[in-house]
Amino acid sequence: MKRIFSGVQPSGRLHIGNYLGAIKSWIKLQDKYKCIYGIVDYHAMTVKYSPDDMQKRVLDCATSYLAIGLDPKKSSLMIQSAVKEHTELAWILNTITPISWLTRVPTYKEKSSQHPDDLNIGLLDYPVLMAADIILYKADAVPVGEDQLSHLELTREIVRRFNYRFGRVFPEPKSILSSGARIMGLDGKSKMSKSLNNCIYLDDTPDDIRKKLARAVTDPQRQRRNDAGNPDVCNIFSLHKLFSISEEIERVNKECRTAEIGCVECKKILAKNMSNDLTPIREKKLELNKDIDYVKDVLLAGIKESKIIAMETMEEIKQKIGVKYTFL
Ligand code: AQP
Repeated sequence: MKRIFSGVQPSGRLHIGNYLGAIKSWIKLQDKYKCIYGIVDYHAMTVKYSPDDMQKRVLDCATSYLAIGLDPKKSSLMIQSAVKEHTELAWILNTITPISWLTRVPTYKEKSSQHPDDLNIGLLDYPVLMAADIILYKADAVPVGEDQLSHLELTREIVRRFNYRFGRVFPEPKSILSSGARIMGLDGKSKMSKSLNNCIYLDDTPDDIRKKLARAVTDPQRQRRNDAGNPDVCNIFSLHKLFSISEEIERVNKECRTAEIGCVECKKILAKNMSNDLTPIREKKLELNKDIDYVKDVLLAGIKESKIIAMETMEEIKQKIGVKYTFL
């Protein structure tokens, strides 16, 4: 069976961007591929974080994976730092990756402007660790959101360079682009991000969702109730396209343009549809939280399975790069 690797960093509670941009597509892939889905905690260290919260965040992420529908009978759910080969391989890849490849990555430019006082090497090197995460398992494909495409292109470049220099070890992983495009935050300006406080989280209650949407930015030109709106520039309409049925999308599209419907009503419809979609996930999470030992067992099993593949790959790599010493 062909392999897939993907992951989310436990930098906060998962939101609808993580869900629609990535994890939703992971579920379908479980039947076609051997999937390894990581909680990539070392990535979450590239910005300031609280060590005391990490365990809670990792378990919350694992609980979300299961609540959304990842099936531990089909996929391995694992924690990156528990398989030390990820960082071991990242070091080796560092030695063949030109710095100029990393400085041009758009997310580096974005994150460095968000954290100008904490420009650490990890932030720059993030795509190399991501490449290691993927190729350690010789993944054939990676399901990604549109925002991660440049990272994956870099992984392919690193693979080509490694295979050229040391002999073929890795397949060039192809991207499987999830259907949900980039989900914008409720501020309507930036990508929805755990660290930006502009999210609808997967475990938000219907009341949370209603209140958050009530404050969310819409078409900036529409100042008064009777002004005609433009759904093409309205983030709320983009969300309708992801959560509402086609009749409602058409109705909102038409009635917004003629001012028959105001933003308040439009948001209420969206809140109802979003809550309908997210409530089963929230309820499943509550149920799993009552049996957290089960979640821990799933992770332990996934780590064990991943470790076997990771160790095999590292043996092969060490041979190729000349550090498999016969006298040891
Ligand atoms: N807004 C988004 N729209 C579409 N897809 C998204 N993803 C994240 N945000 C959106 C997809 O989720 C996967 C996991 O992302 P991640 O958590 O590892 O990294 P991220 O993209 O940096 O996520 P955040 O929420 O923005 O985290 P912080 O704030 O910590 O940086 C990826 O496949 C991504 O495409």
